[in-house]
Amino acid sequence: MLGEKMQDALNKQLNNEIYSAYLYMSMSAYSTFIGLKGFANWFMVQYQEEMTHAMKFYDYINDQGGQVRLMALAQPMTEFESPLDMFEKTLEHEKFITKCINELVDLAISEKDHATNIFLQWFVTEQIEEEGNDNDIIAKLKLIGDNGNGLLMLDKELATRVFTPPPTSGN
Ligand code: OFO
Repeated sequence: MLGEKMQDALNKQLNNEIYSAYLYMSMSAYSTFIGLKGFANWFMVQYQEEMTHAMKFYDYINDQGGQVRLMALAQPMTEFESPLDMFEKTLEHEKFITKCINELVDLAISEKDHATNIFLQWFVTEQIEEEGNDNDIIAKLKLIGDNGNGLLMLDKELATRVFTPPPTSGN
Protein backbone atom coordinates (compact mmCIF):
# COMPACT_ATOMS: atom_id res chain seq x y z
CA MET A 1 0.00 0.00 0.00
CA LEU A 2 1.45 3.32 -1.09
CA GLY A 3 0.85 6.62 0.66
CA GLU A 4 -0.30 9.51 -1.52
CA LYS A 5 3.00 11.38 -1.13
CA MET A 6 5.08 8.33 -2.05
CA GLN A 7 2.81 7.52 -5.00
CA ASP A 8 3.16 11.07 -6.38
CA ALA A 9 6.94 10.95 -6.00
CA LEU A 10 7.16 7.54 -7.73
CA ASN A 11 4.98 8.80 -10.60
CA LYS A 12 7.31 11.79 -10.95
CA GLN A 13 10.30 9.44 -11.14
CA LEU A 14 8.48 7.32 -13.74
CA ASN A 15 8.30 10.51 -15.79
CA ASN A 16 12.00 11.27 -15.14
CA GLU A 17 12.99 7.82 -16.41
CA ILE A 18 10.91 8.16 -19.57
CA TYR A 19 12.44 11.61 -20.09
CA SER A 20 15.91 10.00 -19.72
CA ALA A 21 14.96 7.57 -22.49
CA TYR A 22 13.71 10.44 -24.64
CA LEU A 23 16.92 12.45 -24.07
CA TYR A 24 19.13 9.50 -25.04
CA MET A 25 17.00 8.79 -28.09
CA SER A 26 17.61 12.40 -29.09
CA MET A 27 21.35 11.95 -28.58
CA SER A 28 21.21 8.76 -30.65
CA ALA A 29 19.48 10.64 -33.47
CA TYR A 30 22.08 13.42 -33.32
CA SER A 31 24.94 10.89 -33.36
CA THR A 32 23.49 9.28 -36.50
CA PHE A 33 23.13 12.73 -38.07
CA ILE A 34 26.83 13.53 -37.56
CA GLY A 35 27.94 10.09 -38.82
CA LEU A 36 28.83 8.38 -35.53
CA LYS A 37 26.85 5.16 -35.74
CA GLY A 38 28.61 3.55 -32.77
CA PHE A 39 27.66 6.48 -30.54
CA ALA A 40 24.13 6.23 -31.95
CA ASN A 41 24.05 2.56 -30.96
CA TRP A 42 25.31 3.31 -27.43
CA PHE A 43 22.63 5.92 -26.87
CA MET A 44 19.90 3.71 -28.35
CA VAL A 45 20.87 0.92 -25.93
CA GLN A 46 20.74 3.54 -23.16
CA TYR A 47 17.26 4.52 -24.36
CA GLN A 48 16.18 0.87 -24.03
CA GLU A 49 17.69 0.62 -20.53
CA GLU A 50 15.89 3.75 -19.41
CA MET A 51 12.56 2.37 -20.61
CA THR A 52 13.14 -0.72 -18.47
CA HIS A 53 13.82 1.59 -15.51
CA ALA A 54 10.56 3.40 -16.25
CA MET A 55 8.73 0.05 -16.41
CA LYS A 56 10.11 -0.95 -13.00
CA PHE A 57 8.42 2.13 -11.51
CA TYR A 58 5.26 1.48 -13.55
CA ASP A 59 5.03 -2.15 -12.37
CA TYR A 60 5.90 -1.29 -8.78
CA ILE A 61 3.19 1.37 -8.48
CA ASN A 62 0.65 -1.10 -9.92
CA ASP A 63 1.87 -4.00 -7.76
CA GLN A 64 1.40 -1.84 -4.66
CA GLY A 65 -2.21 -1.07 -5.63
CA GLY A 66 -1.33 2.51 -6.55
CA GLN A 67 -2.34 4.52 -9.59
CA VAL A 68 0.07 5.20 -12.43
CA ARG A 69 -0.42 8.77 -13.66
CA LEU A 70 1.54 9.66 -16.78
CA MET A 71 2.67 13.26 -17.26
CA ALA A 72 3.84 15.45 -20.12
CA LEU A 73 7.42 15.00 -21.28
CA ALA A 74 9.79 17.95 -21.55
CA GLN A 75 11.40 18.55 -24.95
CA PRO A 76 14.91 17.05 -24.96
CA MET A 77 17.93 18.90 -26.37
CA THR A 78 18.43 18.20 -30.06
CA GLU A 79 21.76 19.94 -30.81
CA PHE A 80 25.14 19.28 -29.18
CA GLU A 81 28.55 20.90 -29.55
CA SER A 82 30.52 17.64 -29.75
CA PRO A 83 30.50 13.98 -28.62
CA LEU A 84 32.20 15.16 -25.40
CA ASP A 85 29.42 17.71 -24.87
CA MET A 86 26.83 14.91 -25.27
CA PHE A 87 28.50 12.75 -22.63
CA GLU A 88 29.04 15.66 -20.26
CA LYS A 89 25.32 16.43 -20.53
CA THR A 90 24.59 12.71 -20.02
CA LEU A 91 26.65 12.67 -16.81
CA GLU A 92 25.02 15.88 -15.61
CA HIS A 93 21.59 14.31 -16.20
CA GLU A 94 22.55 11.08 -14.43
CA LYS A 95 23.76 13.09 -11.41
CA PHE A 96 20.31 14.70 -11.32
CA ILE A 97 18.69 11.23 -11.46
CA THR A 98 20.95 10.00 -8.64
CA LYS A 99 19.80 12.98 -6.55
CA CYS A 100 16.15 12.13 -7.33
CA ILE A 101 16.66 8.48 -6.29
CA ASN A 102 18.36 9.55 -3.05
CA GLU A 103 15.47 11.90 -2.28
CA LEU A 104 13.00 9.07 -2.93
CA VAL A 105 14.90 6.88 -0.46
CA ASP A 106 14.81 9.72 2.09
CA LEU A 107 11.04 9.99 1.58
CA ALA A 108 10.52 6.21 1.89
CA ILE A 109 12.45 6.27 5.17
CA SER A 110 10.55 9.26 6.57
CA GLU A 111 7.24 7.64 5.54
CA LYS A 112 8.36 4.33 7.12
CA ASP A 113 7.66 2.70 3.72
CA HIS A 114 10.06 -0.25 3.96
CA ALA A 115 8.87 -1.97 0.77
CA THR A 116 9.55 1.12 -1.34
CA ASN A 117 12.90 1.61 0.34
CA ILE A 118 13.89 -1.96 -0.64
CA PHE A 119 12.53 -1.45 -4.18
CA LEU A 120 14.66 1.69 -4.56
CA GLN A 121 17.92 0.00 -3.54
CA TRP A 122 18.28 -1.51 -7.04
CA PHE A 123 18.30 2.04 -8.44
CA VAL A 124 20.84 3.25 -5.86
CA THR A 125 23.26 0.60 -7.16
CA GLU A 126 22.32 1.17 -10.80
CA GLN A 127 23.16 4.88 -10.55
CA ILE A 128 26.74 4.06 -9.52
CA GLU A 129 27.10 2.10 -12.77
CA GLU A 130 25.38 4.78 -14.86
CA GLU A 131 27.69 7.55 -13.65
CA GLY A 132 30.73 5.25 -13.89
CA ASN A 133 30.03 4.41 -17.56
CA ASP A 134 29.70 8.08 -18.41
CA ASN A 135 32.90 9.00 -16.55
CA ASP A 136 34.84 6.31 -18.46
CA ILE A 137 33.69 7.56 -21.84
CA ILE A 138 34.31 11.21 -20.90
CA ALA A 139 37.88 10.30 -19.88
CA LYS A 140 38.45 8.60 -23.26
CA LEU A 141 36.96 11.54 -25.17
CA LYS A 142 39.27 13.94 -23.32
CA LEU A 143 42.28 11.80 -24.25
CA ILE A 144 41.13 11.68 -27.87
CA GLY A 145 40.75 15.47 -28.09
CA ASP A 146 40.74 16.50 -31.77
CA ASN A 147 42.14 13.17 -33.02
CA GLY A 148 39.68 11.93 -35.68
CA ASN A 149 41.14 8.40 -35.74
CA GLY A 150 40.75 8.12 -31.99
CA LEU A 151 37.13 9.20 -32.28
CA LEU A 152 36.45 6.60 -34.98
CA MET A 153 38.05 3.90 -32.81
CA LEU A 154 35.83 4.84 -29.89
CA ASP A 155 32.85 4.86 -32.27
CA LYS A 156 33.70 1.24 -33.17
CA GLU A 157 33.90 0.30 -29.51
CA LEU A 158 30.54 1.91 -28.71
CA ALA A 159 29.00 0.04 -31.67
CA THR A 160 29.49 -3.23 -29.76
CA ARG A 161 27.24 -2.31 -26.83
CA VAL A 162 24.29 -4.69 -26.61
CA PHE A 163 21.06 -4.21 -24.67
CA THR A 164 20.64 -6.72 -21.84
CA PRO A 165 17.28 -6.50 -20.09
CA PRO A 166 17.64 -6.23 -16.29
CA PRO A 167 15.53 -8.47 -14.00
CA THR A 168 11.89 -7.36 -14.15
CA SER A 169 11.31 -7.41 -10.38
CA GLY A 170 12.52 -4.55 -8.19
CA ASN A 171 15.66 -6.40 -7.11
FE1 OFO B 1 17.44 5.41 -15.19
O1 OFO B 1 19.21 5.69 -14.98
FE2 OFO B 1 19.72 6.89 -16.24
O2 OFO B 1 18.48 8.13 -16.07
